[in-house]
Amino acid sequence: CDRKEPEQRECVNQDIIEKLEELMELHKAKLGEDDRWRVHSYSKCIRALRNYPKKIKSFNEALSINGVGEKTARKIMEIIETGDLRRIGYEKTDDVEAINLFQGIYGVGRQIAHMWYNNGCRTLDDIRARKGGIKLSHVQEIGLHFYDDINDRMPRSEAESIFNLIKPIGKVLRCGFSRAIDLDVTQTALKLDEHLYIDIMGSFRRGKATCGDIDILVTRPTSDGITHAGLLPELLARLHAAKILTEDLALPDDFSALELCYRGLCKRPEPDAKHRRIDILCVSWENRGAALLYYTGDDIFNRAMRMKANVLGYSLNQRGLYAGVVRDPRNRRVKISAGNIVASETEEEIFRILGVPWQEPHERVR
Ligand code: DCP
Ligand code: MG
Ligand code: MN
Repeated sequence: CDRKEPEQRECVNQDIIEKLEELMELHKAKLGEDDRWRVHSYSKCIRALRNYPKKIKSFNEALSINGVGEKTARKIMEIIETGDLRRIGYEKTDDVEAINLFQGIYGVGRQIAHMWYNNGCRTLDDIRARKGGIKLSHVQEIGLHFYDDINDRMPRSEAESIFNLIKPIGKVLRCGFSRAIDLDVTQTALKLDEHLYIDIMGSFRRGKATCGDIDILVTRPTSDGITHAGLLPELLARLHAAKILTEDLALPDDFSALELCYRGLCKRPEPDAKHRRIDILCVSWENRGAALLYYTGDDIFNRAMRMKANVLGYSLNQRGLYAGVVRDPRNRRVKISAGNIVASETEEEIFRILGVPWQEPHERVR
């Protein structure tokens, strides 16, 4: 979810960062190879500027910052001297606005947005009218129908209150008699599976005032021979019946697995409540720490942790921290050998092995 949080992190070079961000967003909407490259280089530069403690005064000072090249240093000087960046005007071509608008439809990426633009669409009404003979997938239709709701962030209190409805339903399912009782969301404390772990991650766990979606983690220790396998389809059915889940956006292929990812829309049961995005992740008990770390984010902090791991010869993903991973020298993304897992059960372990001082979730920004 790319939507910005309103509580931006302020810093001494905020005016420069904002202009460069605006320019980066314009390149993001474009399709060229050079645009992708520019987005990458601006994002690197913006991150460097966020970490730079002093107000930039000169070209040479800008250039001395790791991640800032000559061209960007010149742009920085233009912003300092004129308060503006002319390049933004040049890049603001008339397609960008429509492309960004279309990309706000869940399930629509840059390619499809461009295709629709090339078919003559400019507004959401054009999309609704299927102007130019364009076709929408079922998920995109949902995305269009709930456009405003999906592109809005919810107050954290709302995320919490929706989660407080979901948690007891998730827990009661494991009692073994879940089919026999007609579950009423207001009186679920009949018999709870105390071993089921269900919690919110993402921006909520980081303590943000608003959340783009609700990210829920589900897992269960296996010591008593019971796992959470098979729980998700039942949970989803219960949440639909309780009118908390309203639309499915992505269902797992194989529901019997222990690792599952569900994406959908949910809402408070009140009739005028907004529809909110929800992700439910089921993970194996052994991988819970790595999953919690990854899905708590934020994405920039995750990137820094992955880089730290790589520097030390490890590899970090949402399943765990691996040692002895062998990568294809021609394409570093391809793993020749998966290596062995050295930490995954707790976040603390992963921090410790990487030599990173513990950071509370609210401190995990880059
Ligand atoms: N994540 C990541 N890289 C991605 C997508 C996600 O590292 N490309 C991780 C970090 C995120 C977490 O997953 O913090 C949850 O993803 P969300 O998109 O739900 O992002 P947040 O919860 O952080 O923010 P929002 O309030 O917008 O949902
Ligand atoms: Mg989220
Ligand atoms: Mn999410």
